Formats: sequence, structure tokens, C-alpha cells
Amino acid sequence: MTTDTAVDDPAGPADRYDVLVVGAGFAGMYLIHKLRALGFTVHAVEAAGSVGGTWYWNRYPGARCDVASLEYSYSFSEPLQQEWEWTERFAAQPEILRYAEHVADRFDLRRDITFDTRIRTADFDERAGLWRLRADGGRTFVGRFLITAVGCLSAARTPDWPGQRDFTGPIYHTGQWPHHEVDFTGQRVAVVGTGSSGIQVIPPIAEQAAHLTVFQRTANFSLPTRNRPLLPGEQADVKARYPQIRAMMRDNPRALHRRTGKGVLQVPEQVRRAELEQRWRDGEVSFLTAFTDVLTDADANRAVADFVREKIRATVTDPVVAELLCPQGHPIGTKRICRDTGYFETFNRDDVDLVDVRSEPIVELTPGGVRTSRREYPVDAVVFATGYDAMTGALTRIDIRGRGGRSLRQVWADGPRSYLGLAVAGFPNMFTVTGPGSPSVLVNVIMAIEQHVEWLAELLGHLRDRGVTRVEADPGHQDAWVAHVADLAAATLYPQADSWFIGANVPGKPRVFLPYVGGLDRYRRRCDEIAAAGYPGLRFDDPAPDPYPAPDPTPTSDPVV
Ligand code: N01
Repeated sequence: MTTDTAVDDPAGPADRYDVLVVGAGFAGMYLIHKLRALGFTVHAVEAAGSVGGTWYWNRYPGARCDVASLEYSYSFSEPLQQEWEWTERFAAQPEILRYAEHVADRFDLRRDITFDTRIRTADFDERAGLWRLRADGGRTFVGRFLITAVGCLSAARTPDWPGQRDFTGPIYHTGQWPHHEVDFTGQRVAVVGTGSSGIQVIPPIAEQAAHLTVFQRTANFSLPTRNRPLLPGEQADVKARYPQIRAMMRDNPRALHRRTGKGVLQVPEQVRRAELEQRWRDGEVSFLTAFTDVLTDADANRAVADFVREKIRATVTDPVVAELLCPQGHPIGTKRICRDTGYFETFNRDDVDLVDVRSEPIVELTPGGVRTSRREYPVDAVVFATGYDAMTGALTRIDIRGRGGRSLRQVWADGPRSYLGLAVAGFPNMFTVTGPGSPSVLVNVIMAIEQHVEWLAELLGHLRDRGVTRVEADPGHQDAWVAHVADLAAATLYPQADSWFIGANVPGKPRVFLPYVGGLDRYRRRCDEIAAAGYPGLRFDDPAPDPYPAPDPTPTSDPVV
């Protein structure tokens, strides 16, 4: 299925491939490697200056993965996983980025990536059966298939308070951290946001700055990471057992390799307490994987949440501050659980203040500070740890247009609809790695990426063998999958929280639970069954009638050729 490498395009000469990939993070890199090995011409376009995706952008102090490094790594290449040496139990951002760069060099991926180029539009030409992508600056790429590998947490969001432009100091976002060193020595710093990024960035900034003010809207559950250097022999032991360990991970809902298999309320209180204490002390894995029912049973959840609240009260010396830091109003785990190094202890410092923006909302930035409804806090720099338009934002920020010029933005206006989180009816030959409706952010995401890439590679091979040039999700199967994803979520405590999992952090975003909660193991089995059955749910060279009969008011773009 190799196509010509150049075609005429109304916008000028375009590069043309079998498969176009948007993004060169962990998903984009593996796509290039896997598809190239199968003989497809493949090219990725990446907005960043190098590979690594989230680990390229998130250079904020304290950025660290909360999945063990020996598990948060590719499993597709035994030589790769044997040769790479991790130094810490939970790798920090620079080490993960070095790993990504090593992978890019080892598999010679960079020759198939265009860097520093942001895709703005993607149009499917029905007559030619091709996708055309336009980048900033007008460069055009044409391909038979479009695979998005844009990341679930890459469309950063910042507040838009009055006065932001007039603030005289620097404003940072954790997910767009500068490449130069940021030195807060002697400065008064504001951090807004106490999710996973805020909770990581706050302790190192407090160490460096003259004064830190933390603006908290929602207190979060956080567990100690207990990071440490890997012990001698520990890495060798895992490497010797990698095949078994990876097999266990593939058979685990979260693609990790430890769980108890018991419900919180099934074990006597003493046993439960001992298990939680041990996990708190060891930072082994999240409490959510310690027991089977934390996310489905309100009483089980409360028992675990109470344990964490007790720990917060025991750590923070000022009882008023401790109460403010105790999460209330959402079950533990229904907002992404955080992992920290000295987060709660940081609030015992004299040079750190906590402001509760629910009782004292931020009104504006002034040239020299942050003004709340009560007073002005003078600061020299502001750090937004305010999160992302998760799972859909990075896709809808591109103007993607499928059959009939229909825009993805419009089709998803009431919430994303996707078959398996991978394919969207009305958007032929387009696939979304870790898209909404797939396990993605609820599991070890590198394992989720590998599952998607391998499944897609098999599908593209299947199409090539049969001479199929157009593939599209069947609307009926898509509806059934969307309903299944929603039903699974409704059976859990997740929808009780105003989380980014459900779009609640973005004003106006429809309240739809975005990831698939059924576990990567179950999802993988379903995908495998679908492949074995010849891909029911995908239409080959057989488009359904327009699945979205309402007219699209927005204009379509030109055809490809
Ligand atoms: O973003 P978030 P994040 N005024 O959305 C607050 C992954 N990750 O970048 O909860 C005041 O979780 C907001 O308040 P509220 C991980 O999957 C992993 O921290 O909406 N506050 C919240 O406190 C994670 O879940 C790792 O009420 C405002 C915070 O900003 C995901 O990325 C490390 C506000 C945003 O928290 C996103 O984490 C880092 C406003 N206008 C990230 N707007 C690890 O692996 C937002 N907030 C360890």
C-alpha cells in the first residue's frame, strides 16, 4: 500500500504517506516503529522540538511519574527493556525524556518525524480517500490513514482572570514549562491548582522561593511516593523476570503488577488498616489497587478516604490548614489520586500560605499580585497548575473534518462518540490512540498505547491484505460502545466527582465520563475478539449513510487533489 511520496495540492506540494501520525510522544514513536516494520510509509508531525510528548512539555520542578519506572516503559522490545538502566524507583521527568530520546535514536525514528510543526487542520477528501493535514506555516501532509497520537493531557488550560496581561512578572503553566532554568530564589510565588502537577511542583518551589502562596480550589487525596534510588539487584531481578511481569501487567485492569483481589469491607478492620499502613509507608502502589471495591462501594471508599484524612491531620501542624487540606465532597480516587514528596509537610513552613479560593475567590491579577475577594497577595511570579482540556481538547483544537466536511468538534459537541475509543463514525481512515472511550488515563498509559498500536497495526495489515482502502466505524456499533462505556462508569463512584475525567474542569464541556473504566485487560480481550471475528463494528469500503444528519453550519475545505 505504499503511495507516492509527493502529490499536487492546491496549497502547494505535499508530502504523502500511507499513514500520517499527529504527535511523537510515546504513542507516535511506537506507531512509527511498528508500522514502518510492516512496510507502511509513515510520518509523524510533532509540535514540540523533540520526542517525548508529555515528558517533553512537563519540565516543571518535581515532575515525576507515579508508575514505577520498570513498569512505565515500553515492553515491545526485549533488548530495549534489558539495556535501559533506570536510576530511580519512580523516574523524574528528565530521565523519562532521556529514555524517550534513547528510543527515538535506537530505532532511528527521527527521520520520519517533522518537529516544531503544529497541525491546525485535517480534512478527509472523500473522492481521493485521503487525509490532508495542514500545519502552521502552510506545510501540507497527505496520507491514506490518519492516526492521532496527541496525548490525553496535552491541551493546557489557564484561567482568564482580568488583569492577566498587566501582571508584570512571569506566568508559567506546568504543562508548558520553559526549557531554560526557572530560578525562584528570593521571589514571592503564587501556585494556582492542587492537582497532580500542583502537588508535585509546590514542595520544590517552597524550598527555593522566599515565599509561596498556594491557591487551592479543591483539596486532593495524595499518597506519599517514597521515591528512592533503585536498590542494587532490584533492577536485575525485574529484568530477569520481565516476561512474567509484563504478562501479569497485561492481565491486570490497570496494567500494573500488584493487587490484593479483596474488598475493603471483606477484611477485618485490623487487616485493612495494616494493608493501608504498609502501602502508605512503602508507597507501593495506589490504594485504589489495594482493594477491589474502593471505586464501587461508598462505605469501602469512605474507610480508605478516612485513613488518608487521618494522615493529613497527623502531618499538618496547624489544625485549620490541615482541615482545608483534607479532601471532602468527592470519594477518594474519583478525581485522579495524586502522589507527592513532602506535599502536606510543606504547609508546616512559615514561608508557605494556603488560600482557599472557594471562600475567597480570585478576582483578578494586578500588576504585582493576585487579588482575591478579601485582599491582594503581592507576588513576583505565578504558576498555573490548572490542568487540561483532557482527552478531547487536543483533538478538537485541530479542525478535523470527515465525510461531508463534518467537523469533529461539532460531532462531539454533546460529548465524544467513538467506537472502542479508536474510530469515529463519519471519519473514515482515522484512528485515535488512547481516545475517549478507551482505558487510557485510568491505566499505565504506555501499556494502553502498546495495545492500541499493535491492534491498529494488525488492522492496517488486514486491510492491505484485502485491498481495502476505506475503513470507518459503524454508527450502530459506536452507539453501543458509547452506551457500554457510560454504563460501566455509572456503576462506579467516579461520576460523583467534578473531575476532568468527566469534563467538569472545562466550563461548558458536556458532562460525559471520558475513559473506559472496565480495565485494560478486559478491553484488550474485547479488542482481540473483535479482530478475530473480522472487525464487526468497522465498515470496509462500505460507508454508512451520513451518521450525523443535522447540517454542519461550518464551511468545508478544499479537496486534496
Ligand atoms: O491538572 P488537574 P494537573 N481557579 O486538572 C485547579 C496527570 N499528571 O495538571 O479541582 C482555581 O488535576 C483545579 O481545581 P478543581 C494526572 O493524570 C500525572 O494537576 O478543578 N483553581 C485543580 O486543583 C493528572 O490528573 C502526574 O477545583 C483552578 C488544579 O487546578 C493530570 O495529569 C503528574 C482553576 C488542576 O488539577 C492533570 O493534572 C502531573 C481556577 N480557575 C499530572 N482552574 C504524575 O504522574 C483549575 N484549578 C505524578
